[in-house]
Amino acid sequence: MRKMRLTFSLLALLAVLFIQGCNPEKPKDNTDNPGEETDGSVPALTDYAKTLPLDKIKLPAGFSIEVYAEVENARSLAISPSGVVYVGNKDKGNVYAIKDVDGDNKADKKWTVASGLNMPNGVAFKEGDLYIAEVSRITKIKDIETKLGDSVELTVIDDTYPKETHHGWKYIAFGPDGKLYIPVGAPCNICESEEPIYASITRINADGSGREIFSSGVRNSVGFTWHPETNELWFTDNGRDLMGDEVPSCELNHAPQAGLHFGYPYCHEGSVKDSEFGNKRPCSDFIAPDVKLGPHVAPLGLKFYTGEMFPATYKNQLFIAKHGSWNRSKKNGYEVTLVKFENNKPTGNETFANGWLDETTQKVWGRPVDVLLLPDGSMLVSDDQANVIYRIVYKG
Ligand SMILES: [Ca+2]
Repeated sequence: MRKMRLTFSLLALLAVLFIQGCNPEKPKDNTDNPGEETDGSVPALTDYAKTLPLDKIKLPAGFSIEVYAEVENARSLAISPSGVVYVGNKDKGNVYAIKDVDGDNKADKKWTVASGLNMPNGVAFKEGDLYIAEVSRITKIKDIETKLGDSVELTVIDDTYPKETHHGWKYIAFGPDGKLYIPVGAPCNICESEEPIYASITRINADGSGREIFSSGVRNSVGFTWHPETNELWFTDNGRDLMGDEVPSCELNHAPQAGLHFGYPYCHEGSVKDSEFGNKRPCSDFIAPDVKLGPHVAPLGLKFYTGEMFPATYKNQLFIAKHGSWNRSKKNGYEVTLVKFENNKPTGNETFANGWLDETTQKVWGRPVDVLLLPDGSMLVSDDQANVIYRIVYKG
């Protein structure tokens, strides 16, 4: 009798599973989020993109720019092998994923993959997992691409970074050594800290172990990358404020090895003594920047051009997004800069794309944050003021 009951229960269970398995998935209730698809996405482009004055953006001959996706407060960018672009965010606490599903070179779908975070500016992708940097915490979403649109669990990698929000938002990226590089900005405009982790670039293993300081004397880096041939680190650093409109310059620095000190808070741009701490140590103690990018221009994300779409002269040249000044009498920055390299050394720099700032009226309608290459060699540029991601292409 007991055996029969057990068999009956088992059959009933199998029947339930069978019925569930055959039923088409019940569509999600979309009343809370109008426009949401059953896969949890919303359209990545709306009529808003058409309202932006893209005709104001000047590019070298043969290049053009269009909107790839609309993303609120779009900050750092990362791409997965399947072509999903992940977008960090500073002001809204969200991380987004966008995808061009139909292959027309514009994103169609957008997912909010995490929300309620503390300035999740940094994103990095490695072996199926999305790494997210908040102010004091690095987490990851395992196998993110099987879960787009689902509620996900964040796995904590390291939650012991300093909690200060001043320069606390982070850019992150995996280096050629497989380690995750994580900057820690100075918790002030200018200050000397007892704790060596401030004003540094750290690195950790992907599982959070082995944290060490890679570079010191870095006031606030919000972008770095590695040269495609030398595998050496290049990073931008934002110069201090309140020493005037013209000094110090923001910097492009080169850190071919660990343990170098880049001068902050004692020396700026390689030769300018700090007005408060400059007498404590001479500039000759420190590594000078390779390129002075201009005062207050706020250089952020950067990438060497390794694609095939742009003319051959762009190969292994460096693109830098300049977010633009916030307290200079006359605004500057607000552009994408090209740093020319020869034999792995910078030889000069020039404006590649500008027009987000109207020099005459001093009005700004967009601010570049990060750059990213798509597999076809076109370049994405995120903009946290116009709330979009652009795609720059070369057609000749
Ligand atoms: Ca598309």
